[in-house]
Amino acid sequence: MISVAAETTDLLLSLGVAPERLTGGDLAARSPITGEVTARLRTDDVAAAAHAAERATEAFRVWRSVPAPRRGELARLFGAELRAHKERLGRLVTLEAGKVLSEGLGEVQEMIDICDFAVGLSRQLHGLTIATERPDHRMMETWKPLGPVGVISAFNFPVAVWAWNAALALVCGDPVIWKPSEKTPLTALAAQSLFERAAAAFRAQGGEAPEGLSTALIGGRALGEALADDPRLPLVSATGSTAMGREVGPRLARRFARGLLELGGNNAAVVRASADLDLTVRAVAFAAMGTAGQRCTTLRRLFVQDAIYAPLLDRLKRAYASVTVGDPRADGVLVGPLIDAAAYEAMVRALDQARAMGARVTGGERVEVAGPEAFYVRPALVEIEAHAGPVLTETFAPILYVLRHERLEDAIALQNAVSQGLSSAIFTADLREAELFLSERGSDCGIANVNIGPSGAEIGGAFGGEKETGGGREAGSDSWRAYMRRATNTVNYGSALPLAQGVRFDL
Ligand code: UN1
Repeated sequence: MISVAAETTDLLLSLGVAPERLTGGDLAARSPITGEVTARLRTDDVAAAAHAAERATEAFRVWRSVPAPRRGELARLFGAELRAHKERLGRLVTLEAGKVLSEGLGEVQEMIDICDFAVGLSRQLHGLTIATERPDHRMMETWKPLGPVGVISAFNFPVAVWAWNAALALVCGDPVIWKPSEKTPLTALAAQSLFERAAAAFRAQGGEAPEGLSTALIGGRALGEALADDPRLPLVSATGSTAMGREVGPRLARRFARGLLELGGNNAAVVRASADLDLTVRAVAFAAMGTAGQRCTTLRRLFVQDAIYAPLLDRLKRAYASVTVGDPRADGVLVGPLIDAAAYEAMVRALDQARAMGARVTGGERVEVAGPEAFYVRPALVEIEAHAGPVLTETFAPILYVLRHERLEDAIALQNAVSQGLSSAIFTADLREAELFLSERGSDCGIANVNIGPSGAEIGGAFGGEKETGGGREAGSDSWRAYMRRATNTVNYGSALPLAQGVRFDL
């Protein structure tokens, strides 16, 4: 195989990223596949963020008046660029984030899906007509573009989460300023480059796509703070850790801006005795080990009913032992590397804490694949009695804590007894159990599934969760409303002036 750095450069150039963008800078981009440096990027400073906000504000003045279905045409063209370059961008996701190839491609498919969704949405930014209490009046609700939107995204979905935000924001009439994770700046440059091609194609059709509709800013925390504090950005959408959300949320609140927060998860599944164990094992394996445990929706806690505890654990151990850990570019590999040394150290710490609590750990060892700068691990299965300690926190690594239960109510109570509330699942053939889990007395998460693991959601549904997950909803359903402002309009088409609530003010 050619070196990761050389292939990364080739892909970036073929996706239209300028070569001078990739050298001579202070930010070393690395591939987790080998740990090697793949580019040295110049970073953007806070003055660049202010400049981007200024340009986006100017772009907004034009873009807000472009009819929404025309804005949808830009989303369609962006989807076409992504379709044409799916293989390359997917491969770049693999090289930069370490996902196995099918997941790298899946990430780009998720971008294409949201573009398609946004095209349809561009003709469906529906408001309401509301019955008014006054004669000869009409009351309605209309949705208007909001303004430039800041997007802060994480390394684990380096381009799809931006695309969820960008595709919706753009059809809603809002320019986007994007700060990708410092760990994955290259896929961001590639996605931005494809967007610029789509904007050029839109202009070639005679469309008005102003400069500054989409900007990617490369850099660290100071840039995120600049976006959170910039009064020109009425909405900032931020995906990442709860710690990051605790910084961003109050900054937005201070200036009464909207936040769309998609933060940590500590996702659980409950397995009942009636569950189809073949299906359950496959679902648990993907949800807990896929993406090397680095999805915000990754399955981290498994509550197994007593009667099937031993057989299920046995099968899970076999599944864990069979999974191939290695170079994510290679056929047959299902688990690629952790993103960096810090991720590995966090995993080791969590497993040490679990062992100190008497847990039995299977797996979790480091695997030598590509030298000391690459952090590959065997996914860990942790049998633990107490729902405490590391079980209560999100460690962004493939660790699955397995606990016993007997009564469904007890499993639901434990599943809800964490500070996060993103995703959840039940495996059962019993309709009553499934419905209870989905009911108001069941899972308290933003996502609750039956006979499907907690990860790998489609874009058609609203994505996000409650409690410390931040409460934001992105992607499908009516998530678009976060990117628009609602106006209530009342029109009097008579010649009298009846006042609401029967108030009289006769001059
Ligand atoms: C994330 O990990 O931030 O549901 C997003 C899923 C993916 C998105 C995850 N569609 O697992």
